Amino acid sequence: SIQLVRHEDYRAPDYEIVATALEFWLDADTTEVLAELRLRCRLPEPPEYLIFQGESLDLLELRLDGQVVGADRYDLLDEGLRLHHPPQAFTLNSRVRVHPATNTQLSGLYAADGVLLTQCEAEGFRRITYYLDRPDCLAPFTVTLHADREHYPMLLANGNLEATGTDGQGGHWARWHDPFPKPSYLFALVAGRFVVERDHFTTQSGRSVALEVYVAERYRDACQRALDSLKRAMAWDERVYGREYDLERYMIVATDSFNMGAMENKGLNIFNTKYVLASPETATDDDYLHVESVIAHEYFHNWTGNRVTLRDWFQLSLKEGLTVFRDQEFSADQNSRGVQRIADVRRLRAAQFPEDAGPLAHPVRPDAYAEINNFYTATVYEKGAEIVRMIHTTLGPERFRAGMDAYFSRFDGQAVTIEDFLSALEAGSGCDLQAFMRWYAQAGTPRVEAKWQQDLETGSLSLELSQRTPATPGQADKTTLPIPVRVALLDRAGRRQPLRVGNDDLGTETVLMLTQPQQDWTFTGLHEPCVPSLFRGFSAPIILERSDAVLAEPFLARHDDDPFSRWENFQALAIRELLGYIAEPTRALPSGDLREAVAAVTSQWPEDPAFCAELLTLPTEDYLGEQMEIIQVDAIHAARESLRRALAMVFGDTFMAWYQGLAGTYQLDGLSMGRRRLRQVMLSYLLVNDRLRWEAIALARLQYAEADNMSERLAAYTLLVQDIHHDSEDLLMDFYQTWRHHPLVLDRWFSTQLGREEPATLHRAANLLVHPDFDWRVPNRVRSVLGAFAANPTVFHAADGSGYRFFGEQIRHLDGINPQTAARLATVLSRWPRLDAQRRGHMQGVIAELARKPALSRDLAEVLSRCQD
Ligand code: B3K
Ligand code: ZN
Repeated sequence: SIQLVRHEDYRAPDYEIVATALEFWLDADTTEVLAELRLRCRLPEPPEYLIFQGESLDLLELRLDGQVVGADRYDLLDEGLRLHHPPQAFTLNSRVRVHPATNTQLSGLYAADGVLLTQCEAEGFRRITYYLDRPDCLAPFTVTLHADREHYPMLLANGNLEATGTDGQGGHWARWHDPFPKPSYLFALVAGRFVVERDHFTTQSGRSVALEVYVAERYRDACQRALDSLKRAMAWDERVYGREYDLERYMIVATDSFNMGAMENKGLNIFNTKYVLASPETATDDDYLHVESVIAHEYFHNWTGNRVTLRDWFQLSLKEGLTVFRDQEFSADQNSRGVQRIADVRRLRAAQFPEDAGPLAHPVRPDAYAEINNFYTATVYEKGAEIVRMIHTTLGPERFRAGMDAYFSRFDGQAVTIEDFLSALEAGSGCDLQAFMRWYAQAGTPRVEAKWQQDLETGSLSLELSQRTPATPGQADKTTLPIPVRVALLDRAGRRQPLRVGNDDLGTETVLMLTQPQQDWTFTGLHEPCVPSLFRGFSAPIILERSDAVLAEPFLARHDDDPFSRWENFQALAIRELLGYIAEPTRALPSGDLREAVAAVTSQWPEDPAFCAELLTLPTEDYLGEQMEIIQVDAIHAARESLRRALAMVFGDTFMAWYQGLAGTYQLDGLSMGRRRLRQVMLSYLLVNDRLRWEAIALARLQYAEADNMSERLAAYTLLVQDIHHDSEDLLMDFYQTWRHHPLVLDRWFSTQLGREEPATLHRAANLLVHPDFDWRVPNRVRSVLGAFAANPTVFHAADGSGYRFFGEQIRHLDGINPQTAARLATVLSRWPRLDAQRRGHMQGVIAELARKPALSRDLAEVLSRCQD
């Protein structure tokens, strides 16, 4: 069985590392690493032994205070090196060899595209040298890099560049020093040939910081967006949190071979090219938005994560949830707050709600893990961000800021816990936040039920809210949570009414705290009929069940003045419509309520096209599945397509007029992006309008051919290629020929065709895996095939199980190459409990089969075993 690390077993380290000096002789086949660690015991008496973590290291030499350590003084274990009778204070020198070129896991030091680079979070540093590889062990680092000058003209590490020189025979070296003590997971080095795009930023105290983006020559012209976003993020963190950058330079290096999005290594971020590069010809509007938010996210980690770091990995959400909250707020300030909130909630519901409702459910602060890389989840990130947001909502911006000031001043330079975070927020704000600890400890999405009643005679409206959280694996009993409910009361014309409770005047919008299983509030002075608008801005990550839904939703979908809430109720109408149709497929679509809501939107020219696009986009098939006890895969697909057709038929002329009228020259401001997005929604409807279809196909082909930007080109391309009644082989060929040398765009060529909802897609996927441009070692490419395949509802969920089996075979293969990415992709296998009996059996069969694989990685073994519980 799998060995678990438990939160309750945490013990502070016996030793501290006073200083770390590393020297590398870099080479793709064999790199030599010399480490000098100055250690000091934190206990009165040194312990019997001390374990330095190490993995896949060839040990060449070990010295203690300069003397060679005899073989009787240490053992090499699976997890590292055990040193017996360590002195109270000593210096340990180790010399090891590692092999970057064969490191396909992309954890530790690896080679990609002629570059040598590192990824250490969470536990990659132990694949570079023997170390106390844990986040609560902080040290200043001095790093000297030696390499061949021809192959590796640039040598980068964390901190400030101290000295450079030549080694003779074509070699050179560089020495970097990072004065800020840091845990090993924030270490990074990069060696290679790049072009550098430069800028600078003057901090609030007047220091000039050099900003540098390192990319391969072919990406030279695509760095502007990253640099702009970085400068805006730096200014925002000064303005909103008073946080200033602390080193002389801030470097960002882009690579095509990366397991995740990006990594916040101190002063030397390493990024997946997907989140750095953006040019109009290659990047979509969404790509531009993602670059902005990921650049900001990694920058914000400099304070939330780096300056104040984690005591242990159970606290992961302390940096991730908090930093996601910060990047969401940054993006909301840069773009449209309402549309940003809708996008954030969509993501939460698409990834986190299903996770929280299935076998992989875990608290935002998990209790145990086998492989920590498996816990970089939507729960830790997105639900973690929602908890911080609820605290922000509860305290209000000023008290929240005072709390954050206290957090930074108390804990700068320390490795801390979520309790520390809450206690600093309490000290700074003067409010009791202890109850929020339960949100970190309890898994599962709470359900809140709302009932209300108005008495027009007495002018009182009573609102009753109750909460319950369903059981999750290993957590049968649930406790009551503090749930902030942002409310307003709207009259028939949609005007907000004054809120009076007892003698308190609460303005026209307020936050009620639901802290009990059930609670009532009575509002007075309301002599006109009102409807409560609840959970405005999605003030808590819950599922709302309102007893008046049938009446309230159509009204709120048209009149709510909170954009999130309006969208939410609009979606609710569509869901009701679709579920009704699935139950009774002879029903006419669209029915009155939805039709009127859409008519209200389409009756006037869209002033806010991005928001309009959100309103007119139907809920995804996955989200519809979430609303059902047993997910009826085929019925959902059929119903959603029928509704799209029906809406397209009723509103076709408006949609065509909007499609034409929204055309404009390419610009990157929010309004232009919104117009493009809405235009794409229009086009997708027009393609399913029987009357306008041929015209729409011609328009889409024209848009593909003539667009001067990837946003419009890819939108048209995707609609045509995924239209199974349209022959788009010529487009596939054209797209491939045009973009075959641009990896990020070529990823789209792979993934788009796997979105075709027809049985032949299975065969297509198999062919793409042996395509000359497919590469198992590049996670973006692997995800563009396997991720896209698993996201195709009809093909992945084919009733005969063929989709699951095909997918399982590929995961098995990938596990031998890159376990972290294999385990991440495999999480879709957790969806079986909600499938019908036949599909469930097939999916469970694939899980069981995979679990029997010899030499299964710890990563995949953990995911599979949790899927089987
Ligand atoms: N902290 C990194 C994620 C590391 C994942 C390790 N498996 C990126 C981020 O959240 O900013
Ligand atoms: Zn992060």
